[in-house]
Amino acid sequence: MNNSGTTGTASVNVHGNQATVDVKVDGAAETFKDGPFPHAQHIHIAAQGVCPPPSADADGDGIMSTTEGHPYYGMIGTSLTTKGDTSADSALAVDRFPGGSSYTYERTLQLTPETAQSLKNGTAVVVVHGVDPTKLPAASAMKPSDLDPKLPQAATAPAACGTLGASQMAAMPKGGADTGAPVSSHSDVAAEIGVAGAAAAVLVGSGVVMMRRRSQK
Ligand SMILES: [Cu+2]
Repeated sequence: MNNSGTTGTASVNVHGNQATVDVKVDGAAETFKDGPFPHAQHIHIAAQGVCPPPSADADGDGIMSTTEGHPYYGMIGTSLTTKGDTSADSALAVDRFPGGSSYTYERTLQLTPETAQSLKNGTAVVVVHGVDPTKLPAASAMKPSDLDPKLPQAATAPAACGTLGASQMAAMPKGGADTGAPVSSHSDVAAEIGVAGAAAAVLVGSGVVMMRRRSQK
């Protein structure tokens, strides 16, 4: 999204109230003030559980801000930091996020009941932030961020997004992958995520691809 060209994958393997989160990102903004471009990344929760369409740019400045996406992917449930606190308090802890144009992230962290609930009901969304300002309308890219006025909007705007859906890995213990499974069976799998299970997402950075994916359904 936001013309970022950023793509990736994310998976969450839940065991009890802990989860191992893996995120792989490519095509992200590379440098910021001579250092690696920090990419805030979060599990957003408790809204529609979808990535925002281009029309989510409510103020029409050519950039979908993080705030403009909240009605779709929800507020932050878990901050996917590299160390320390993982709550929403660490939303912009730029020195504790991965950075650069491509990276791999893995961390086992404590799940809050709220994030676990959204993983169960399919409303958990991984969002990776930070877009190369040269890919955005110039004036809008450098205006103060809606999250922190000390940062330019480009530094915090969403770059890639994917809804965490229950994966085949989660289905396997229930008797193997059965693509013809009735809806109720699928719900059983989803409901088990809070105890043990897995969820995965493909992170999509381009609005065009996102719309193609939608029309396939
Ligand atoms: Cu976020």
